[in-house]
Amino acid sequence: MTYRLFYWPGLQGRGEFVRLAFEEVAEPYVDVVREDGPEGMAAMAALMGGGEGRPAFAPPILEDGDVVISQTANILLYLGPRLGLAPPDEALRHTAHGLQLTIADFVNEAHDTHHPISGNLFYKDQKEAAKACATEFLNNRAPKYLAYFDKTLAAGDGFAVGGVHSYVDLSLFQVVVGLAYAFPRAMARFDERWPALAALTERVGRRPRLAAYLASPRRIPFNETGIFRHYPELDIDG
Ligand SMILES: N[C@@H](CCC(=O)N[C@@H](CS)C(=O)NCC(=O)O)C(=O)O
Repeated sequence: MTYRLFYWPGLQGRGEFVRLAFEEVAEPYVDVVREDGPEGMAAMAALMGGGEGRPAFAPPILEDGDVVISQTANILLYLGPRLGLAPPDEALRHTAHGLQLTIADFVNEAHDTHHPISGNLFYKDQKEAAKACATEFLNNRAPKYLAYFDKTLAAGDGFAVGGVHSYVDLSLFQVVVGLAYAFPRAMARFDERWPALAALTERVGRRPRLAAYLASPRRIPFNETGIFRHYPELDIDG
C-alpha cells in the first residue's frame, strides 16, 4: 500500500516536513492533491469533513491504508520507525517526538510573523502587527529556539537524538533553510552563532537523495503562500 499525503498544492508548508522523510529514504508516496488536482482536493476535504468519523482539523494528513493521521509531528512519529528514520529505543523515540513538537511550536511562531492576528486575514491587513511580531521573533524567540537546537545537536555529536540520523534532523534542516529564505538579513551570521545547526544543515543538504530531491521540480520553491515568506519589510539586521 503506497502512503498518501494530503496537503495544499503550490506550497511547501508543513507538508514538506513529511515529504523530506519520504524523499530521504526514496519511499514511494502519492502527493494526492498535487497529483490528482480537484479530485485530490475533494478527497482531502472529505478527510477534513470527517466522512469516516475521524476528521482531521488541518493538513498535512497521512493515509496508510485504514490509518489516517493528522498533525505533522504525529505523522512523523508514525513514519519514523517505518522509514528507518527514528532511534531504535522507545524512550528515545519520545525524545524525538518532544523535539519535533518543539519544532512545531517554532514553526507556528515563524508563521505568526506574517499572520500575528489571524490566519483568516490577509497579510496586508495585519502588516503593522506583523512588523512588531517579526521583530520580537527575530530578536528573541528565534534565537532562543535556535540556541536550544544548537545545544542539543552539539551534545549529540551532530544528531538531534540518539546519535542517529532521524526525521528530526530533516525537520531542523527545513526550518533553517526556511528561515534563511524568509529573513536573509537576520540570518546572515547564522553559521557563526549556531555552528552545530549550520553543520547539520550542510550535512543534511548533501545527503544524495535529498540533494537530488531539492534540485528537482518535486521541491516546490519557497514562496509567499507558505510558512516561511520573504517580506523584506519584516527582516532586520542580525
Ligand atoms: N499543528 C498542525 C497545524 C496544521 C496547520 O495549521 N495546517 C495549515 C496548513 S500548514 C492549515 O491548513 N491550517 C488551516 C487552519 O488552521 O484553519 C500541524 O503541525 O500539522
